[in-house]
Amino acid sequence: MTIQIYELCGANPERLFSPHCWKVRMAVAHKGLDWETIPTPFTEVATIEGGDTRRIPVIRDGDTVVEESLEIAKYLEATYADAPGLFNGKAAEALTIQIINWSQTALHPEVAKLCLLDIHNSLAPVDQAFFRRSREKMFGCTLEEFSAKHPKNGDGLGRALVPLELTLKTQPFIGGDSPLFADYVVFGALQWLRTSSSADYLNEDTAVYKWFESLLDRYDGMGRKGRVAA
Ligand SMILES: N[C@@H](CCC(=O)N[C@@H](CS)C(=O)NCC(=O)O)C(=O)O
Repeated sequence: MTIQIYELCGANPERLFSPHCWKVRMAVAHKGLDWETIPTPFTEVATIEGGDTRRIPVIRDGDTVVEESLEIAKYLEATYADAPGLFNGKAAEALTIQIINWSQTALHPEVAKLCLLDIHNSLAPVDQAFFRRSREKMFGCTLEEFSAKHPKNGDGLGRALVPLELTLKTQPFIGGDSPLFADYVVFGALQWLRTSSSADYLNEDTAVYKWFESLLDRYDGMGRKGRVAA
């Protein structure tokens, strides 16, 4: 059975940039399952699977539809228990919530400062209008004002990554000797930046850089191929 993953896309349907969708894509590949992407622009999210959802990722696995990246990872872990583990137990599943919250409060804002306008520019016109309306309401200023306020030197992201850098100096993955879903959570945030911006912000001398590069190479270089032209 091929799992279908609804993933956010730009004007180019191969430009898949959502952090949460990348978490799920890596998790499905980690489990060694067959899967296909259904590229979904912002303005079509509300129409998928009968219009019951307002956010993606969503997966369909046979008759089962699951939404929300952590719920999807839990579903995959329970349903494909004999395949490599994404949590390897309830304790790591619980700790993953801390990683998700850290990633979304410390990393996501720094990524948004670096590439919000790039994301807008990569969308089809109808999605640009939706993105501008929703994000300008969220941030209380125009996309251009938001972008101008934040320098593009990556210093803020570097500071936010310090706890991860310290961890990866002592172990190869957040999950220990091999990656777990927690690794894909943080990978998703950095892949969001990598697929949205043509600039490279990670310092090559860091443990985070080496960890990210190793994840880009996994699953036949799936992550590496994720950076495509607008
Ligand atoms: N907690 C959710 C967050 C999902 C989410 O925020 N998805 C975004 C794409 S990255 C979305 O669907 N946005 C639609 C919109 O902004 O209208 C998860 O982890 O799956």
